[in-house]
Amino acid sequence: MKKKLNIAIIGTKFMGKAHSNGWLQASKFFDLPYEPVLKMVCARDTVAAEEFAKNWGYSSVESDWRKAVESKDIDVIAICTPTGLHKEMAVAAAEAGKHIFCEKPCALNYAEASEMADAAEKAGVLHYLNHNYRRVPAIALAKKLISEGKLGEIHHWRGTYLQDWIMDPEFPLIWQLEKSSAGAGPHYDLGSHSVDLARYLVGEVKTVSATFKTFVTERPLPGAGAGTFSSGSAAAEGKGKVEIDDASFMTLEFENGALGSIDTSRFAGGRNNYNYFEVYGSQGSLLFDLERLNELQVYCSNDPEEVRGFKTVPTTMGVHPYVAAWWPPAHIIGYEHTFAHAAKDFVEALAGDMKIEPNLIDGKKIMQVLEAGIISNKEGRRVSVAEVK
Ligand code: SOE
Repeated sequence: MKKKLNIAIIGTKFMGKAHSNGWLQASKFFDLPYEPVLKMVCARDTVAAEEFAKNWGYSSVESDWRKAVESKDIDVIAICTPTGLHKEMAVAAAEAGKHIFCEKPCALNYAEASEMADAAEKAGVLHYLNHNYRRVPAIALAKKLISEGKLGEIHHWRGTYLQDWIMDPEFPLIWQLEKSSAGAGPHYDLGSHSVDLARYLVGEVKTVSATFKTFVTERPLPGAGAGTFSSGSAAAEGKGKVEIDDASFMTLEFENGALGSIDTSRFAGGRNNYNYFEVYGSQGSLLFDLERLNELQVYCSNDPEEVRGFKTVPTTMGVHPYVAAWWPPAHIIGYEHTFAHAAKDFVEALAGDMKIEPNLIDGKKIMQVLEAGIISNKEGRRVSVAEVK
């Protein structure tokens, strides 16, 4: 019999579902050293939590997340709440000796992220920050090719992450648009993914220069049940000021001499979830588009001239990272698989007494880059990442 790994999840929305599905799928498709058990779900809305528990197979429901942290039965705390709650939950989990599986962006700022990383390291618990795209097979392949030197010296990173879901000025001021709960707009929500991938594939960022824009500066206050950060209950009247970015552009200088850019937006009409990047090196280049996540575009400058050019590599074969556990060749996989891959790697890291990446230390470094962007936008100057303390 395998040792059981009891999981408590905090939050039942989009990420609550994605995580729950990831744990279940991981244990069905991979031969894991421990058996993940969906044990407890915590949410203020207990009616929704009861339904969620029934649907996903959790055995208990709590309205207060502290019950999960205090429970002797729980091994892992999965944090799937608004960003502004991450720090308190992660620090409490670490202090109680629980392993941490935390949603991104890590925290509201670098100081909070540092506190989370320090608490987890001090407690010696396993900590993971769910930048799930690292676990798309095509992106894991990109990492392998770069690590093997196939691209030579890296010159450029271009990361773009665009969405369009708040273009209607009547779209309400939900928690993702409130500074107190989200910290920033797409610069954090989407830019954190792009900074994570840039660090993963290229290296540490040295300086940034950023410009932000808020296109709609006032929005209707959300009504009951709209997922507000503060109460989520009473219907509010009137409009509130938008204090976060709707779009951000950032240029990056990497420590290894590469040059990069990251642009994010929630105002890119027609782009629902356009996560795209390009990496250019002295011997080759890579392009990735999340909407075609089973492919990586690869260019090798050493290919014979008559066949040289970008090639579409289908990353759906057993030789590609994670793929052998799923379907026969070319039976494509999707977004939800990245969560199963993260759950698998988390359980294996725990059993092998290893670290997993990205973790809260990466989270702290990502927040440092993003916060340098905030300072740059505010002060109109290029900012050294090391300035953010
Ligand atoms: C925002 O719309 C969002 O859900 C992000 O929060 C996720 O991290 C991203 O993967 C998809 O878009």
